[in-house]
Amino acid sequence: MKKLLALVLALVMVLAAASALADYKIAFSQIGQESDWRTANTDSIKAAIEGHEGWELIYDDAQQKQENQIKALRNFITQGVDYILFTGVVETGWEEVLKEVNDEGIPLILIDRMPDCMDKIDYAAAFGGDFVEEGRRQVAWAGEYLKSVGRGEEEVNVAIMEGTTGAGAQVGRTEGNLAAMADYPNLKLVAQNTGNFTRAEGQALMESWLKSIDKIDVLIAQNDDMALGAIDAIKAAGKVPGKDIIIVGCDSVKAAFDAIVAGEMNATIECTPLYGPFVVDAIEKLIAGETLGKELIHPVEGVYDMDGGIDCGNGAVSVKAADVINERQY
Ligand code: GYE
Repeated sequence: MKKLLALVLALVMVLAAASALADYKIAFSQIGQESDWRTANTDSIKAAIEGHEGWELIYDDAQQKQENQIKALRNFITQGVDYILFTGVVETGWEEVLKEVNDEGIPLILIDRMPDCMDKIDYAAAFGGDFVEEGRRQVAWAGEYLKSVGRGEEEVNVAIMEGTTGAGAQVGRTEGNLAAMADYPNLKLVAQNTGNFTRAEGQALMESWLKSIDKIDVLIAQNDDMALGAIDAIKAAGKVPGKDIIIVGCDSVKAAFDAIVAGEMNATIECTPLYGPFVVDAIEKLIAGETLGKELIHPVEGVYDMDGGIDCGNGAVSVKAADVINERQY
C-alpha cells in the first residue's frame, strides 16, 4: 500500500512539473509558405519557442489570406494565449483586430512585415527588415556594377519584379527601387509587375516579359525565389542568365548563393528571416517585467555577389558569395 502511495505521489509530482513546463502559451500568426525565406523564418521561430523550457507554441499558417490571419488572431484571444507574434500579409486592415488583442492585454510582438497602424495600437516590440534600404541597395548594386564594367553611360533596360502587392516588403522595396533609379540616369524602367514572391509566378512573369519586351538587361527581383524562377524562364528562352540578363535578388537564401556561384545570378541583398533569437530575448525580458522600446529593430544585413567589392552606399559593400556560402544558415 505504501509503495502504491509513493508511486501515485511520484506520478502527481511528474504531472505537476509537466504542467508547470507549459507556463506560457506563445501564438504565432504566420503568413504562409511562399518562399525559402518564409520557411526559414517559420523554422527559426518554431525552434526557438519550442526549444524553450516552459513555453508552448501555437502556430497558424494563414495561406496568404488576411481573413485567415484575422480568424487566427481571434482564436488566439479565445484560447487565452500569453503572447502573440504577428506578421501581416499586407500592410492595411489590421487596426480593428489588433485593438481587440490590445483590449485583452495580450502583449503583441510584431515581426517581419509591419502593419500600417503601428501608431494606433499597442505593441511590446517590433523586429523587421529595412525594406526601403533593401530595395535601394538592389538598384544601387546594379548601377555600380554596370559602372565597374564600363557600362555606366550605356542605356540599360530594367525590369522590376515585385512581391505580393500591398505587403510591407513589396511597398518598401518598390519605394527603394524607384528612388535609387533616379540616381542612375542610364537605367530605364521597362517593366514592373508582381510575381507574388513565388518561384512559379516569377518564372511565368519572366516568360511573358521575354515574349513582350524587346530587351531586358537587368532584372530586379524583390525576392530570390522569383529570381530563381526567372532564371528557369531565361534559360528556356535560350538566353544566358547572369550574362545576357543581370539578375539581382533579395533575401540571400542558400539557393541564391548556389545560383551566384554557378554564374547564373549576379547578386542578392540580404534580408534575415532568423527572428527566433530576437523573439525569445524579447519575451524573456517582458516576463522579467522589462519594457522594450517602440522602435522597429532591423538586423544587420549584407550584400552578396559574384566577385565582391561593389559599394552600394550606406556602408554596404558586397561580399563574394563563394567565400561565405558555407556559413549560410538558410
Ligand atoms: O523577402 C520574401 C517573403 O516579408 C521579408 O516575404 C519578407 C519577404 C521575403 O516571401 O521572400
